[in-house]
Amino acid sequence: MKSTISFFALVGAAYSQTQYTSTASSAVAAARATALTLSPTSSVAGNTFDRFVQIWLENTDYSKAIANTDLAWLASQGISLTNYFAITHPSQPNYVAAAGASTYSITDDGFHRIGSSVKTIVDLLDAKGVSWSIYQEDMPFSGFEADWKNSAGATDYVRKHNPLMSYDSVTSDLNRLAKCKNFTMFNKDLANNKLPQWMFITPNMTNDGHDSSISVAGKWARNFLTPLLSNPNFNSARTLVHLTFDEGSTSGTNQVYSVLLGSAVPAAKVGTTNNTRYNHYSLTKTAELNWGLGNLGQNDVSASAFF
Ligand SMILES: *[C@@H]1O[C@H](CO)[C@@H](O)[C@H](O)[C@H]1NC(C)=O
Ligand SMILES: *[C@@H]1O[C@H](CO)[C@@H](O)[C@H](O)[C@H]1NC(C)=O
Ligand SMILES: *[C@H]1O[C@@H](CO)[C@H](O)[C@@H](O)[C@@H]1NC(C)=O
Repeated sequence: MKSTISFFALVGAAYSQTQYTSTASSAVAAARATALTLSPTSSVAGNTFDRFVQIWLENTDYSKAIANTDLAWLASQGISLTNYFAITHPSQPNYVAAAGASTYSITDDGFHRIGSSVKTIVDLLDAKGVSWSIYQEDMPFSGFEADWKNSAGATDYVRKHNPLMSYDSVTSDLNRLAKCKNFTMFNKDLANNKLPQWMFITPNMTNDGHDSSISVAGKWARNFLTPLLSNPNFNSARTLVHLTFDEGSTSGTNQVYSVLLGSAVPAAKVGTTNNTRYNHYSLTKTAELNWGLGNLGQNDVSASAFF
């Protein structure tokens, strides 16, 4: 009996790495009805902040983004990091790096699976009891592992813009898939005061500028963040928001817009700039130092933290 149970546990674990990849409408409807969704909370005190919110927009050079009225306004509400760089091109390895502090040799936007022994920031967060969730606009249900188009046929959610989905250490764990959620769940978690302490937010392919323009992305970011910054369920914990872009244009230096906002930014620093050299590896490093998480032994070790 014992061996039967462990056999099925093993099969279940292996199967779950790709169980939510079907885009057939019947499969999606079934999963929508049954997929586990979790909204964990916690209050592990950090050194500088108690909540870390990372939001990524798409494919714009620093000079172009900072010239956008809405993004310039957001920069004036916090600290503008004026020497911040993406890691590489194209999109996907940058997102992968945000969670794992390495690109794991991924050089394209295809379907990748990184072996289950590879750890990410969520292993470190889980070990310290720091709650986390990923919020991806228009993901059809929690834990969905493929790409998704809206009813008019336009792509709105893509796996390549999800920092955790390529890691088998996430996709083989149903409790982790259950924390990869959509904006319906973000709004629910916000309204119920159930937001986690660490989160990563990706707007859809229109709102992030990928299939639109910098003015659409800038407007989205300002409209999304303005009410949140005055919402106690979002900003009353010492909240640090980091808004940036996955990458610049392939012809540029890969310097990208990068702004720190939220109640964790000291009043004296609002409207200032900081010219320290940072990059996407600074994200794991900043969380690690803030909550005393240790490290992943990757590029996070030598990265500079924001504080
Ligand atoms: C978002 O995910 C939840 C949980 O899986 C699901 O019930 C809901 O239908 C999804 N919302 C949209 C707009 O797809
Ligand atoms: C992206 O989301 C917005 C609402 O935030 C919606 O109006 C738009 O149609 C969505 N884009 C796609 C391609 O689904
Ligand atoms: C950016 O500047 C460096 C060097 O002066 C400081 O050490 C950092 O604390 C500072 N970071 C922020 C977020 O202001």
